[in-house]
Amino acid sequence: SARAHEPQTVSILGLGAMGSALAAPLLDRGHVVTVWNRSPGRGEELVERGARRAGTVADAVHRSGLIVTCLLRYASVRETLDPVAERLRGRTLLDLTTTTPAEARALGAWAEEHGIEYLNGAILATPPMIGAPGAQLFVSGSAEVLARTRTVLEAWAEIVYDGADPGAASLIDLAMLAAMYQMFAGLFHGAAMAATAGMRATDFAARAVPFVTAMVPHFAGDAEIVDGGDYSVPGQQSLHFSDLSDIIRASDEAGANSSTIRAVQALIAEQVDLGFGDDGMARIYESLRRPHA
Ligand code: FVH
Repeated sequence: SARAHEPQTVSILGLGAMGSALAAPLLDRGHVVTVWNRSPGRGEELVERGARRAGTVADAVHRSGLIVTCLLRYASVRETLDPVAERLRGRTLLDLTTTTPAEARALGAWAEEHGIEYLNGAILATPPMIGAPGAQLFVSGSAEVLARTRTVLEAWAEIVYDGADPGAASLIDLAMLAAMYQMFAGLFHGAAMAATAGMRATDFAARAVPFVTAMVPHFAGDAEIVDGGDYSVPGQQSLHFSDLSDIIRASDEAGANSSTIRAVQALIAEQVDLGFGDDGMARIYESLRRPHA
């Protein structure tokens, strides 16, 4: 709507690296920005650029229709917002703090109890990426509230809406981070193995990055197998032939820590033991989609 393109009043609570990065593009777009930080001394440059400084959380809430929290973790969000719950009534809260999905839902229930419109967001970007191409913001909660705030949020990143469940954005964000961290752990393990033959990590990276880059797109095909629910697709390397014991022995012989690759081997072994050794690698999804035995 035309109204959505009008300057909006936005208060940012938390001027850490990310909160400060979020304020700048809003000022550039002419929004009326109020900033608050628990400790003094942060955000001077934002005030110089036109942000208004609130002395208290209550003052920050009072000044804007949209309140953005970008704090350390869930406990700090509740510590900051609980005392001003009634002042938030009728306003919109967007929490960009990294929280678990259950915490995001708990904040949603708290917001509903106090008549606060609520969105949860997960930022997939570093502070310097905010406002630049490549930054993504996963958002979940009310689609209608998102429609009203979208032009503000678009100043930061490309918006990806993950549905009405307030925990969804956080869940998908953390799932993607889980994938990324495990991939990096694998690369570091490989570097540690190669180092025992005198290879520098940078030389290992020069060899491993193109290989892993070429392999990663195959995940999309495995994902189709997972969604189809039939793991016996012909043409795949079967789990019988995906025995990782050579890699484990090589790592052990080299004196490197083989715990990451042993974890993968255990997933394969579990499915082989269950009688699914003829299926392909995608089958380990069945071991991962339920709690660890
Ligand atoms: N920085 C990044 O790259 C990542 C990208 C992905 C998403 N995260 C999440 O964003 C949240 C904030 O991260 P940050 O980088 O701004 O963090 P810091 O620079 O450490 O600033 C933390 C701010 O939180 C304030 N704070 C901490 N505890 C409390 C509390 N109990 N009550 C009120 N405020 C609190 C802190 O204030 P102060 O220490 O200066 O007084 C900072 O303003 C985070 O969830 C990331 O996971 C960023």
